[in-house]
Amino acid sequence: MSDFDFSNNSHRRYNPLTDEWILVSPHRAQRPWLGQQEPPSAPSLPDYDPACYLCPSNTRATGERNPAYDTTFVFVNDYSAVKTDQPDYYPPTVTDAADDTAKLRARLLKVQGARGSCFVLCFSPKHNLTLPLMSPAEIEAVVATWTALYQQLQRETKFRFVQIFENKGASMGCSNPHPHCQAWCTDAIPSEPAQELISLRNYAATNHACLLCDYLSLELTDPARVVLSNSSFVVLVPFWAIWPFETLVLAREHRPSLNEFTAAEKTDLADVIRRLTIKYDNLFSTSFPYSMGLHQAPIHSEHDDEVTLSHFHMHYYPPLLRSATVRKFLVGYEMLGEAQRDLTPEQAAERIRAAAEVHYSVQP
Ligand code: H2U
Ligand code: ZN
Repeated sequence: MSDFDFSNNSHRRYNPLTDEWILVSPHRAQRPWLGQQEPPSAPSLPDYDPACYLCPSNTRATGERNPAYDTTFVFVNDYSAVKTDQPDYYPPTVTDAADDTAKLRARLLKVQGARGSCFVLCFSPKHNLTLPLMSPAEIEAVVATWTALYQQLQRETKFRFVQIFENKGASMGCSNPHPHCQAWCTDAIPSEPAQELISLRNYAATNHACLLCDYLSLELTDPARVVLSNSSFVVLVPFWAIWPFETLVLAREHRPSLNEFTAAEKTDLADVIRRLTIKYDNLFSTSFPYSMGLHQAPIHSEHDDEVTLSHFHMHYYPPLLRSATVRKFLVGYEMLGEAQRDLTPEQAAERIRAAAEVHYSVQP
């Protein structure tokens, strides 16, 4: 047997953040493929759409009118997934005398009440101005709005966590092309960031170090998976990526949240968001769909270590695989066995790295 070849032999990679494995089948990426067949899709939306519920001065579905805003605009989601006002939920008390059904119910049908508040954040008044088409200053305004919202929720609520995320593109279930993200603030830490906190805590207990600080320093010894960077952030395809062109944006310094960033670091965050999303659009000459989100410290901690353990990062999960329309589905083996990929993270990083940093729609 010849030596094991990571770019040709099947293997499983471990994700230390989620404590899950992923199957990598690199030999399958060599299957015949006829290549990209779609012409570049030119952005064709108007900068104002009278029918859009997010455009300035327009009326939303509930009848409320948006202000004539000229920068970012935040409003409470009219169809919030969680609300502040609802009755408390008290789980039934189960005594030794309770019948078997009541005992099984308590053991197997667990419930927590869920309170919180949800916000929609428009990136700009322009209906067609996606992040990769925005100026650095305009993206900085988005970062400033995220920071202000994080701080406001910390000040004004007792909720524990705020999940900021963007669903971009109809293929990601985004209901409106007007560039926006959402922030859902909840009284519980949701499962993904909660698992990350557990992993960070376990790693720190065993290794007396931050998992993400260590991972970043390791990745910087060999740039195979690094896509781009500046003095405050590194963007890479994680060793354990599931989605073909998934990336992780890592703060170089151990910063728990947006709160701890210097002004220069916020400028640098806007810079990597801009450069990464331009590269993404250029990859298949299309407005690249994805779900992205910020993972940072809880706004209110239940355990003292939750803030110090947290290391600000962003995940980008794009669905596209081979072209503007050929996407990956997490189905079959992935639903029933475990996640699987063909293209290696190293090959994906090379592709994103090679994509231009000038948007295809403005290239000569
Ligand atoms: P997407 O990011 O998935 O497209 O969702 C947009 C959000 O906008 C969605 O959560 C909200 C929906 O509840 N919305 C309003 O708050 N007001 C409206 O008038 C329409 C949509
Ligand atoms: Zn609009």
